[in-house]
Amino acid sequence: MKEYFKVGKINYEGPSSKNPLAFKHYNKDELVLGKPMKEHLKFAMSWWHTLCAKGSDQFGGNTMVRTFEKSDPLEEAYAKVDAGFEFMEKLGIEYFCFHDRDMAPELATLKESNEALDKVSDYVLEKMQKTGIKCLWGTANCFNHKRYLAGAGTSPNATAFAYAAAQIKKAMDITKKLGGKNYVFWGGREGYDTLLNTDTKLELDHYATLLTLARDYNKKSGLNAQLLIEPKPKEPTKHQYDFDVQTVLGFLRAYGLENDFKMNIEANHATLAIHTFNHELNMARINGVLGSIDANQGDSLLGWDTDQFPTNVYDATLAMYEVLLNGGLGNGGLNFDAKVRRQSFSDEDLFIAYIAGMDTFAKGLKVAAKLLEDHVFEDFKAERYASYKTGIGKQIDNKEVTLEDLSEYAIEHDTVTNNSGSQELLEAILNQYIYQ
Ligand code: XLS
Ligand code: NI
Ligand code: NI
Repeated sequence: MKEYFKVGKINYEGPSSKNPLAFKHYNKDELVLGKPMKEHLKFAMSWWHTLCAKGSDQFGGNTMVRTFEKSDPLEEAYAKVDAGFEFMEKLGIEYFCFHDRDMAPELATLKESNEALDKVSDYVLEKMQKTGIKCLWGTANCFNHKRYLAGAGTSPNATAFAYAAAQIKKAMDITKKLGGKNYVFWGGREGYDTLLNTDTKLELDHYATLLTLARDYNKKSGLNAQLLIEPKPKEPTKHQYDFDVQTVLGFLRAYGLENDFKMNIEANHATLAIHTFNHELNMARINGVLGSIDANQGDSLLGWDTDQFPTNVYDATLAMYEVLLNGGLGNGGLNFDAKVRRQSFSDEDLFIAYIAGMDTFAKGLKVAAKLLEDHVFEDFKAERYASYKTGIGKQIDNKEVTLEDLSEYAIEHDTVTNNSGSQELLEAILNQYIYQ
């Protein structure tokens, strides 16, 4: 078998290692809170960024030459399978995520595209059986082709809607074949650029119809995956309907879909919505819909989805804190929806990027576990809200009081004594845990 990457197997060498091609924190079998790291951190390779992205941007073409490039797109798709599995095995990554169109090319007709996907995914399945690598989630790319210029489920064109439905059905079939435990809906171009030409009510109804049909097919087909919506506030449209977790929750509840979907939270989408990553994870967790994570990070000075590899330990710590409070991610995992920079064009750069991302989350996990074990924030919060444990607070929580009762109470107790919120203290303690 041809070797596509001139990088060997990546091993754990510990925090003092200076080897860029070794893990410093990700030690897959090390126990954290009684569970091996690799079970807390079900890392996944993104097929699109890892095997398809080649460094182009709006101002210039490709900068990366990969050894698996071929002139025939179908041949290249097969080579990508070999390269992808080699890459995952070398890094010890046990999952991958894919779009239909990055696994197999779009050909002249939908029928031919479907057949190509059937064939390439047969080969993927073979490799999965040989290596034990699994599919974390599948999805359909219903945003690239010009037929989707005005959206898929929210397109004003019913034939585009039907085409998207066909793609989703096929991608669900392939996800089932590959044993995927989740299926993702990122609302590609489901949004609008101007209200002057947009019937938002009709578009939202249509979007809900498409999701309802997919929900039904998930059961009917026996896929039975955890369905996930991936919120994002903007890009490519000015206003994406799936703005953030709370907006998506409102939408799902309005259409009676709240028990059928959880969410896939992407760090860079959170920051585009002017939220922190842990805000979005927190909102998903407290509403019981934290399903999976797209692990990446944005650039605070750039207003778009830069999809950088996550290297921010502070954010990763707070993210893993939410994941631990959630009792893990269930069917979900941590998909590196991240790409190397245009100037990082070598194969080594790609390995180093993944290593940095995996180490960042491993370190974050260790710190978060320690914080939880010591009840640092939990004890502080319990104390902060203690006034609801007894007396009038308890009555409020038990819904035993009327507005009149509270008015009487306040007239008798009209001096409110507050405690410090201690933000700086808590931030300093958090730093101390990270420094260790
Ligand atoms: C784009 C999204 C996309 C989804 C999968 O911003 O992050 O990559 O994760 O369609
Ligand atoms: Ni994503
Ligand atoms: Ni994204």
